[in-house]
Amino acid sequence: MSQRTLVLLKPDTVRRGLVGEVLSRIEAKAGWSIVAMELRTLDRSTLETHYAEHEGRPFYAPLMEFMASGPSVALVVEGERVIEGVRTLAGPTDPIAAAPGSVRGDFGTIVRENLIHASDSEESAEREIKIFFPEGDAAVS
Ligand code: IDP
Ligand code: MG
Repeated sequence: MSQRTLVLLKPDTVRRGLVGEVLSRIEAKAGWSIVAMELRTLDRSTLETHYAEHEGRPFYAPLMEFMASGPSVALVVEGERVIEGVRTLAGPTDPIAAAPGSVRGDFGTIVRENLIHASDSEESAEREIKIFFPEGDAAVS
């Protein structure tokens, strides 16, 4: 089942020079392809919309600050079961709990700076792709 998912390489990934490393893992998966991509410092309103479900949580304010602290790479990836697949490739939220071999498990230590965001369902993917690529050419068809 071909799908599209929204991926963010967070500011820590860009600052640490790990963009190529993470992109190469995505590109190496058979049949997956990057269909939109942009380097961009995310503004407050984009982040508020994206992370609306977490408003009020104790980690929300520092998360917003971190996510606005430098450029991120936003991309849309298309391919077979890509929503579940990029979540697996990323690993669980806490990088210390994430297995070696996953992006978070290989490169992260603290929960906030966990390198990558990936949509967690078809509904989230559709919603999030529209936030970052409103022009429509990357939208789920
Ligand atoms: P996810 O990115 O694995 O889907 P979510 O629970 O949706 O995780 O949380 C969104 C982001 O908020 C995480 O990727 C991480 O950067 C940050 N975050 C989540 N929980 C915590 C926490 O307990 N402390 C600090 N940051 C957190
Ligand atoms: Mg999430």
